[in-house]
Amino acid sequence: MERTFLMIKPDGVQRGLIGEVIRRVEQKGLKIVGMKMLRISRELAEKHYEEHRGKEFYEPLISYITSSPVVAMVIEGKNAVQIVRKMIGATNPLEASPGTIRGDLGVEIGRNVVHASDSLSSAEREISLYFSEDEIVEYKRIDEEWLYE
Ligand code: 3AN
Repeated sequence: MERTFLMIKPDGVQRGLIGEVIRRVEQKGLKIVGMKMLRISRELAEKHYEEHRGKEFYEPLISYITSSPVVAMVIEGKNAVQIVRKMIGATNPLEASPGTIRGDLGVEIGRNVVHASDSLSSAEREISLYFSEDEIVEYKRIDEEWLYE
């Protein structure tokens, strides 16, 4: 089954939205197979956002993401990468559709509540940045036979 990485960013944690984000993931029928709260170090932030190094928003992004704890999750399900990207909505909350996490809960791009992997290869990279193998759990949920044909 496909896995993706989802993170509630510092603004989401500070605004008390951990439960709201998790509720949406669970109600969709996706399975949380890894979860932890951490304060991201500068080193980890630089690795995570290496593709943005040099851009004008890079430094503000690094200081924002390291400013307060985040909640990191590994999410499992059929087409999990695409589904979670659709659920979080466009990067800029201004363009994110109502019904999406960013569309419903955010106002501007630099405080967009959540992050999720945008492809299978970034999912693999990001999961391994934040989680070791033994922090990911395999289990069956009782609703699985009703979620999948
Ligand atoms: P996404 O998180 O939707 O994959 P990316 O990877 O393009 O978006 O951007 C990573 C993060 O960088 C965004 N979540 C946002 O916080 C920040 N960011 C991206 N573009 C901008 C921008 N033009 N201005 C300010 N912050 C930005």
